[in-house]
Amino acid sequence: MIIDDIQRAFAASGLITRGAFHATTADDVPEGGRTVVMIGNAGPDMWRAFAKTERSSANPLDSWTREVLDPIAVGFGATALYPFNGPPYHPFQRWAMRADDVTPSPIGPLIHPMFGLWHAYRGALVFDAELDIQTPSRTPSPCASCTDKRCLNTCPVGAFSEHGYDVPTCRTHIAAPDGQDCLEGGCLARRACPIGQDYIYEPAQAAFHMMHFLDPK
Ligand code: B12
Repeated sequence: MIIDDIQRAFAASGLITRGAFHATTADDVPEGGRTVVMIGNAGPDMWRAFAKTERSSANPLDSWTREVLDPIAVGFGATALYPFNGPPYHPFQRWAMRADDVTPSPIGPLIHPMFGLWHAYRGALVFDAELDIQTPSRTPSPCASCTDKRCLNTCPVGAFSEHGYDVPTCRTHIAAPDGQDCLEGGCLARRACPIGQDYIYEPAQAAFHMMHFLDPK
């Protein structure tokens, strides 16, 4: 299957295929795109490969992602699309739900039954042909049977509520001395989720993402 070949092409980068789907007009895939293969990370493997590289640009992870994905896309005759460089943004979370067994968590990011909240998307390969792909398995969201919902009541400044995610309150907190645990170790609400604890990001990776969130270039 071509997906296995694509997976092998990404092996050295720590990136993995995150499922695929056949595009319909409702998916808002650029015209002509018939099959979308999602590429992303789960756990720290991508970070370990990225951390060995030189960082010179303002958005080093985004530049590195392009350096990895663009030649692989060319090799497979696909177009590479990215979740960054918006707005407007490509609807990566919607595409992810089409491609894989992921569902929205109460705090926003999609939850995966094995990786929990410790996964993300770095790109998508779009093909103009209908490739042979597997339909993702669909299991109930782990959040459906979670009774204590620690993700919703752990944030020290209550940034997650029935009104959604209060981004300014979160940013103000992590920029202050009281928010150093979130800034250096990653979002406490995300860390409180019991699913996918084996895939939790390393402190350096968590800190990198939190710094970028605090100060997007
Ligand atoms: C803008 C943005 C933000 C903004 C959010 C502003 C806001 N209040 O909405 C800020 C900067 C605050 C942010 C923060 C973070 N983000 Co962000 N963000 C994005 C970005 C670049 C665009 C989102 C967007 O506007 N999409 C446009 C719409 C059209 O696309 P969409 O797929 O339809 O997305 C919407 C639906 O999924 C919808 N939605 C939600 N629930 C449901 C349920 C159903 C059934 C449906 C159909 C839709 C739906 O909400 C999405 C809008 O955000 C995406 C990347 C991307 N291209 O999607 C990452 C992205 C969503 N972020 C991501 C992450 C990881 C984070 C952080 C955890 C980063 C960190 N600090 O470590 C934080 C915390 C987020 C949180 N707790 O909610 C990941 C999520 C991965 C995942 N597991 O789902 C993404 C996909 C980036 C990536 N590279 O993987 N983010």
